[in-house]
Amino acid sequence: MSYKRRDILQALAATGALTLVTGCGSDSSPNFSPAGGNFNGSPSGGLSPFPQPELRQLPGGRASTDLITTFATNQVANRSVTTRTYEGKLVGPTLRVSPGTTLQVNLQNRFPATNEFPKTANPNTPHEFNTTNLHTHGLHVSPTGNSDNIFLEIPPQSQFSYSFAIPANHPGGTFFYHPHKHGSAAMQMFSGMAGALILESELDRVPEVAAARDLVYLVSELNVNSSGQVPNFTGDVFPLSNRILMVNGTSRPTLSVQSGEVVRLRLLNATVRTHLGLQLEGHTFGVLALDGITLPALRNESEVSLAVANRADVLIRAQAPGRYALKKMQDDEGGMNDPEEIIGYLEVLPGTLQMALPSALPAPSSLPTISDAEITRRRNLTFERFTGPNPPLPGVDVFTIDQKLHDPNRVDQTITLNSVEEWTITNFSDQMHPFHIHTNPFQLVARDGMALAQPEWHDVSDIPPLMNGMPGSITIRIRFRDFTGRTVLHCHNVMHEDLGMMQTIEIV
Ligand SMILES: [Cu+2]
Repeated sequence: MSYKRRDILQALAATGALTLVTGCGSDSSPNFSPAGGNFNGSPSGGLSPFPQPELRQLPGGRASTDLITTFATNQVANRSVTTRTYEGKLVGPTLRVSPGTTLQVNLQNRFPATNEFPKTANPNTPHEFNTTNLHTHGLHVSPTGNSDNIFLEIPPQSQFSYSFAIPANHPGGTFFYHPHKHGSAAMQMFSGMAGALILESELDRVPEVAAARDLVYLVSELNVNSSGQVPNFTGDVFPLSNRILMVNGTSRPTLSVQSGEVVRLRLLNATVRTHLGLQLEGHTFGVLALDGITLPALRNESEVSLAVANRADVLIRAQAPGRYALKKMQDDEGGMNDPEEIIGYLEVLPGTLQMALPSALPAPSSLPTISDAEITRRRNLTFERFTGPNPPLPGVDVFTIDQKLHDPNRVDQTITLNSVEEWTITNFSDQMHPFHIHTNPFQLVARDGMALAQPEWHDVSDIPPLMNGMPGSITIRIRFRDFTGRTVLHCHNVMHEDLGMMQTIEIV
């Protein structure tokens, strides 16, 4: 089967992909109508649909869904690949819920019982590739118990029921889920394991946004060898020649639109280690939201820059008829020499639509700008890389935070609940590290010591690299609210994370 035929089959499946899952509690009050938006991706005017992950529109109140991990063989980019997957697909299903929902996810780990790389005394040696867990990236939910607890390990041939109580005042937007088991996260994400997690939002009800087709645009990367399998990640470098960049589990899909049509793309960088500087020929992006948090005003950009795990909700207004490439731009930082690459196409057909862009956006009232006066404590963190024949992996670079590797038995930062902190995070290495912290979003206020004109809410931000002998840095502010317990901050280059570039934090 050629990938073109497969894309068509996927696209056809997408038109009927609305899956309703009933509530599991007696107090559930299912509401199957979307908050707004033409969210099933079906175009008008006879255009062919765009491949979308399976959509699970979940009811409010209490919602429940199964999520199965299994090996599967799929076709992508004219190749047959056999990889670890969610639900047998190259992209996980989209879970769509409202804030205020308690979301139960029954994770069924159906990977083979054998775990070829057993745990050793060193937790930062990649291991147990068939053991998994589930992280709700960017969600402000409890990091403990059976919630967003990344210390859990779900062994193969077992299952676990997660329960995420999403606060009613949680900002709505584009989040995602992915495995976060230390030691196997890179292996599993190099197989494309990730899915969108959409919280319905005030933004969806803005008339110009509601009128636009609402499309997930999840970019992930397969790293497959010539036999179509993901080589075991044991600390070696993954060559770029192994990479297949995918959009919604397909290679270079074409999005067909009419001239004058406005579409909403939920751009999501679910790669392991690839920075996505995205440009669309002949078009600009109207940025609505970053990392799931609506901006104060629409921002017009010629390039959207997504660190690993960043999201951007954008509107695109289709220009003159023609075929336009969406490109990941060249990335040279740290000697990466990661070339420009087309990841998809926009095909603009003649049309008479004159759809508008919104003039005002509903930024969430629960996230006012953090003022100087609110700061109760300041901290400094350092991200570094040491090269050479160092332990624990001879010949493999060592990636540290505060010159230490991850130790699951050590708490690196103890933070008081309701404190408001300002952190300066310095990067002494010559490559970017995408900084991520769980449970609470942060406000990025400065980059390389220079204040941003307007602070931005994020849950991931690249720390610029060392350049001309000057280390890079970001300055962020965080309100530690609502939830106590242990969780982590880490580099979201998932290879670095598995190799130990992670700290345990405890909110008390
Ligand atoms: Cu890193």
